Amino acid sequence: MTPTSQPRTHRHFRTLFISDVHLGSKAAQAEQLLAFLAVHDAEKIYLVGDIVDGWRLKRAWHWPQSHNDVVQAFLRKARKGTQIVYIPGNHDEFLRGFPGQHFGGIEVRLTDVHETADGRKLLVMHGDEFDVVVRNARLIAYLGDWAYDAAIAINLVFNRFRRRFGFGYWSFSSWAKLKVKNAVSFIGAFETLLAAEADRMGCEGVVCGHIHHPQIAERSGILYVNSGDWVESCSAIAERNDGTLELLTWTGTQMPVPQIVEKPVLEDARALEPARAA
Ligand SMILES: [Mn+2]
Repeated sequence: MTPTSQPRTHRHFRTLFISDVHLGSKAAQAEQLLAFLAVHDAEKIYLVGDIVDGWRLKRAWHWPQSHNDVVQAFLRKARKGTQIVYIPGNHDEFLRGFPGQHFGGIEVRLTDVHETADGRKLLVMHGDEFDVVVRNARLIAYLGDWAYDAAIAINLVFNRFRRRFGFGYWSFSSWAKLKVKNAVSFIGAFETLLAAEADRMGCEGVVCGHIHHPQIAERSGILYVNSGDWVESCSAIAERNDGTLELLTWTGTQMPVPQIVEKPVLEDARALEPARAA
């Protein structure tokens, strides 16, 4: 492998969305994120959940220097004037008990509405609330709104119960990976539900994480954006000064490749089925 050692120029954005870093787990690509943060800045950074993996840390303490460095990198950016909003996910839901609190200049909010430079409202949330809804999407679609609300409530109770008995959070993403054949249609269901939630909240789009599947697409006229993760895809979403969105993937050996520049992907979700070998 010959790394293309291009000079790394600094990129400055209006907003950056980063999620699913899973600090505290061995899978976290902390060094890659550090390299990314060293050459990316923004006026505002959204941490869209599962930044710290509290579940892993509870079982076995894994906190190398690089994980500390990531936290320090965010705190340093906050000190230098970047507005940082932390939207907790299911793996860092201990932070959900502190809405409105500030930690070293980083503000915790359960969800938020971000307004782009071109005046669009984007609902920002992690997305785990929809796990059970996705699992039962067809039934819920049939039963209607009350079932949808009930399913979200059941999901919260279900996972509280699992936790009490020492089980991990029931994770949509890991479950979906076990069912690779059906994963794409479930990812499709997740996207559709998140877009519907944005619509319900009077927003033009949604930015979420949770399923570790970076994406900028359109679902039923609503912008669906997923910031991906720093476990496998090393991806982030950037908003440029004119309000357009860009999916950044960090390869570690070159400048990030802007993959999709807000080109809504309208093809059938099934067409995205990953060609998985072995
Ligand atoms: Mn999650």
